[in-house]
Amino acid sequence: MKKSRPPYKTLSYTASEYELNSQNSDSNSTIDQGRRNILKSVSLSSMTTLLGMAIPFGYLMPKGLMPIALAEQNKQFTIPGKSGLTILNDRPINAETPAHLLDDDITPAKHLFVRNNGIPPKLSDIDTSTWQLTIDGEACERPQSFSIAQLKQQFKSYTYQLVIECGGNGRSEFSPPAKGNQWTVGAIGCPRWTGVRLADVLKHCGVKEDAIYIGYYGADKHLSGEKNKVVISRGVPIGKALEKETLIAWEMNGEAIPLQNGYPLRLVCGGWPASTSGKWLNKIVVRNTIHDGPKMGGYSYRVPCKPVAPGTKVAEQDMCIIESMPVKSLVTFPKSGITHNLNKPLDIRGKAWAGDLSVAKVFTSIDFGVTWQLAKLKAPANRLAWQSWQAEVTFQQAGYYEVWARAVDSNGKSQPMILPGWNPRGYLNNACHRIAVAVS
Ligand SMILES: Nc1nc2c(c(=O)[nH]1)N[C@H]1C(S)=C(S)[C@@H](COP(=O)(O)O)O[C@H]1N2
Ligand SMILES: [Mo]
Repeated sequence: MKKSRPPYKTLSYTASEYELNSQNSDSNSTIDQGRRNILKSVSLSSMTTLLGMAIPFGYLMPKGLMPIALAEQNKQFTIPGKSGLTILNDRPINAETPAHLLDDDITPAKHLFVRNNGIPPKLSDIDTSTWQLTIDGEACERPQSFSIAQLKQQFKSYTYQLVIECGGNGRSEFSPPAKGNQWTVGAIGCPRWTGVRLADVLKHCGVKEDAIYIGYYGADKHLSGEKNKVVISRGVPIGKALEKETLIAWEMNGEAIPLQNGYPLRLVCGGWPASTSGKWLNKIVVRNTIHDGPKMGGYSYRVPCKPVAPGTKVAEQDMCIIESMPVKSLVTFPKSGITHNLNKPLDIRGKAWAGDLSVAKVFTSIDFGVTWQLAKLKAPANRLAWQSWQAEVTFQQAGYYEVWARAVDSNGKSQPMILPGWNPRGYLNNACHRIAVAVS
């Protein structure tokens, strides 16, 4: 079964429990920061002080354990508008969706993962009537700014269902391990996005002959607190930017985009690492060079240009930018760990997607990949949307089974059964998803 490295905490845990139990050294919380810092370096006498009473067996208390009475005083750590997500980090907020909560054809807002590199703007600081999107850059002919109302007025709106998946989804399986959020399988979702085409806006502003890339900027703040330090500014080649599905979106599933997912405006580049889909969008630059904003270079969202052995130190100049995401699938029903009756067939459901391509076939296996059965696969709602699939399996005898799913893209490339190409930061793990089923 899948191993998860740091102990994942769910929303029902308090922030302080999360911190104290976490092995993720770079996680520290905005919530109860003061208390948590005290508790990290706590002595028995200061715990006694905090509790306001003696701890008779205090000398027996394991080091680093927080008295539960203190934990209970903390408010629960929840992300407004989200439900059932697994918190990986609470500063910045990073939370993934358990596979069985991705069963909807269109991912509901409450189940869409959150991947923040910095601190989002506060809801109370966002005024949609004054929000500006600036288009400029050396390869833009007529730099200018638009209000959201102007975008809506001047350009036609489109709605597409688009996959966003973090490039680091699946990172937890890397060995040697890769630093960063230890995503298992749930840094993925496929909501319906409404907005204007980036192509229409860029053409209106004039794209110079020498334009090769675009880059985005957003209104989030750097963790360091430094005022003008950009958190992340990534982009895509001009060809991807001008695709008809690449949107400047203000709506998700017919409602305002949730704050954590980029309210009031975000870029959506479906099928590419979601790090190219800039949230809290306030500027797009048209570049005559490969965009060089923070997290475009070095080891961020880049993989070795040529395959390397696990653990290899790769020189920066041998790293290449990730473009389209690889083919992948999930079993979204049933939930892993169920017990199933031997006498009945089991219905299996899931999703499959393939970056810029479509999914041609999905197979399931109940014998650890020795034999595979073709699943029923639906067409996507539109290009760059995921595809639903279903299968029925019958078990011959009682016992422990795993259901594996494997998708094949429209170019004939399959998901690998186990971790593909190790890379320093743990990107692009598209290994088959497995669920456990006990048959009795
Ligand atoms: N402004 C801004 N945009 C951003 C990010 C960010 O931290 N700041 N994170 C990126 C990354 S790495 C991912 S995976 C997606 C996550 O989108 P979501 O939080 O809506 O799921 O947003 C991308 N856009
Ligand atoms: Mo990401």
